[in-house]
Amino acid sequence: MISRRALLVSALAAASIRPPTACAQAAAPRSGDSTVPATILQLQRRTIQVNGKSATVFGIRQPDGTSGIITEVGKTFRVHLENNIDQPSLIHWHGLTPPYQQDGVPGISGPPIPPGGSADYDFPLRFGGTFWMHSHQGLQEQSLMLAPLIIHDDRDRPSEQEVVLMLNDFSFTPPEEIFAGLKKGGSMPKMASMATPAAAMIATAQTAGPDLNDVKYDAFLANDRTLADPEVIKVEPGGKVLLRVINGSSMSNYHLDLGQLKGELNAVDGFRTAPVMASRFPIAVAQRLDIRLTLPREPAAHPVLAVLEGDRRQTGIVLAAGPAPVARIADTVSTPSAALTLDLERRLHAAEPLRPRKADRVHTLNLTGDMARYIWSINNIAWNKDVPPLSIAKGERVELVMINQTRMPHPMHLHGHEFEVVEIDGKRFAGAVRDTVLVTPGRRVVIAFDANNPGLWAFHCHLLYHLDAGMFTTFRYV
Ligand SMILES: [Cu+2]
Repeated sequence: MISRRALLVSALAAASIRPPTACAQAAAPRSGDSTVPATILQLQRRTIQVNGKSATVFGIRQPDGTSGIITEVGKTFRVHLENNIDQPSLIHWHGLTPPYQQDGVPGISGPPIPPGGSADYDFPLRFGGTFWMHSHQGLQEQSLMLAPLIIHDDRDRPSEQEVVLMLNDFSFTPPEEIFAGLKKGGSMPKMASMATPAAAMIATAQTAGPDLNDVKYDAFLANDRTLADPEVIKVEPGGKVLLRVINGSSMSNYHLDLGQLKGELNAVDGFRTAPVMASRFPIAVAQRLDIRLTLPREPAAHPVLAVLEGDRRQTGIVLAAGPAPVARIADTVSTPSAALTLDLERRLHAAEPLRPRKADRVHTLNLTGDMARYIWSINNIAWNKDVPPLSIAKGERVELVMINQTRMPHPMHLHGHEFEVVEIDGKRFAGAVRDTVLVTPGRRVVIAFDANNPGLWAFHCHLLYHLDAGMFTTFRYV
């Protein structure tokens, strides 16, 4: 349990919103089903091998070793979270819509869990799909304090084999050192200063070409492994596979590459879309893709790869259908991939869109930054505790107009609410419902959501060092 005292000294206690009581569970609306035992999740340190070298990282595991959670829609999300590491931590249930006190953002949702402490979570699961969990404390997520969070629902087909693919970028350099290096500048490309008029900055952002991958990683992981020793998953020749891809990377966007296979994309960030058939799909940081595959009848090994955007490096797993040799796959491709675009986003349509409605409130959020000093911001304000929350009111349809004035892409994530992409570069459409949308350099993306989950909520870039450098803000309503 988080102590009462810890809560009273937290920033939240001073907020006008009702502060959480002694533990998250007590503050939550009860689902009424107290007979369901809590799933125990433990924050741990663990060791992995990366290209033959061992590395100590974090993990979120059940006592039986299961990473994260697999559950079902309609069930209660009842979790007892134990902090077994030597530093405070708090876990965010990415894409879920809990009461805000259980959202897991330190200082926003509540205080972190001290070492040796625990917290309890209890809220209904409104929808199913592919989600994930990660620390929102310090730079822990960079060291793999993350895990899948899969919620089965009526989309599941018993005949379909489920394969979860978690993508991560990895560095042997501690995240604190990486962040310090970014702030010192060094190799950072130059960027328009804050004094430059916005229109000029947007023009530069569109024409000068993007700045990509500002952290140089040592390796890219697929389910904790590199292509030197990839995970090989047995599947049936002619069988059906549901691939749940989670981009749990800190800073890296990818092109998911199915090679000779074609896949049917049918959900993004857990939410159903009208199907899109392709063999290559963009996936930005924090996003998820649900892709259905029908495998050929002949025995064969099918690599499922993720190629870093604007780069030659890749990672992946192998689906081994029947007795077929698994060839070694190089960890680089011959030519650098393109930067991610919004071409797929423009084609996506939610299977269950929001009810069409005029916006009651519109917030324009310029995505801004000073690359030379590594300060990232929203409307030129780098977040700090004194920045007031953006105001919205319960029941409103809210639209957020995001205009990327920088030369880097920013995957923007809204906590506690699913949103619909309703406009890209002036063209209105009923796009995907999701929780994280990429805004590429110079582009304008508008999202809409219903203010139906009162509280104090985070909204931020999910490139972790951009988030840590200030591209973060909050919303509050009662
Ligand atoms: Cu960003």
